Amino acid sequence: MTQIVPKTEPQNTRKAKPVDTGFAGIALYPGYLDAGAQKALLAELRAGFEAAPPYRPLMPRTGRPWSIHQTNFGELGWVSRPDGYGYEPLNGTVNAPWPAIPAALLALWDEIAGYPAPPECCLVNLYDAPKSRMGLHRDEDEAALDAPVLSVSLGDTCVFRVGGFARSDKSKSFRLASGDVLVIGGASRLRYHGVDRIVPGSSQLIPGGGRINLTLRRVTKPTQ
Ligand code: MD3
Ligand code: FE
Repeated sequence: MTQIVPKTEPQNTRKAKPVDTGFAGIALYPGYLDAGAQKALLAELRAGFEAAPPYRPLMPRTGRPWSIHQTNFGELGWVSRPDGYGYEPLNGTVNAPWPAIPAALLALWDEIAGYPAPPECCLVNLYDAPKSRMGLHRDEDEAALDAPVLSVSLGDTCVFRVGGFARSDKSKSFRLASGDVLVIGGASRLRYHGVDRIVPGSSQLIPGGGRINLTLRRVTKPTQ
């Protein structure tokens, strides 16, 4: 006798369909995190900020301060040192390990990164509206360049720019709004990119305005 097995409801009701960005390897999931998930994540981040207060990094060599604040969660934190950029297991401002990556972000990585090892770093970039920006650069401090970078945007919308593999290549801008998730991998992992500006008043999530971007990264090559 054939039995009719009822279909179970999907556990994950979040939008799983990326939109085309025009760049192979860059998938944008608009509004992947709903308002409740954004609020819960922000509360978790704030708890982490107590242990690892956001600071203003200085550019290597010039010592010029960035226009953003940064901190990290995870086993390794991305830092700017007088002689260059790199990853550190200890937070130099408090001489302690960075706080753990929030569970919701580890779950997000498992859902959409498609990489068989967990992220080791969650770099937190805090942008003030409208002044903070991030110049065109490439993310190349990771040994695991086969792993994607997963970015979560919270708060005010930003105008984000993606270019080619040389700084002077033509580039294209698009907006990243609160709750948007971007996965950058494959051929696009080493593209130039940056944040042109923040759109003031575009979100009510963060009191006083501003934008928080989280980038999840695998830094070291996983051992089999
Ligand atoms: C496109 N952060 O921290 S995240 C960074 O919004 C950084 O704070 C930006 O660039 C921000 O290094 C952008 C999205 C992102 C990350 C890496 C990329 C986009 C990318 C690598 C290649 C192309
Ligand atoms: Fe980057």
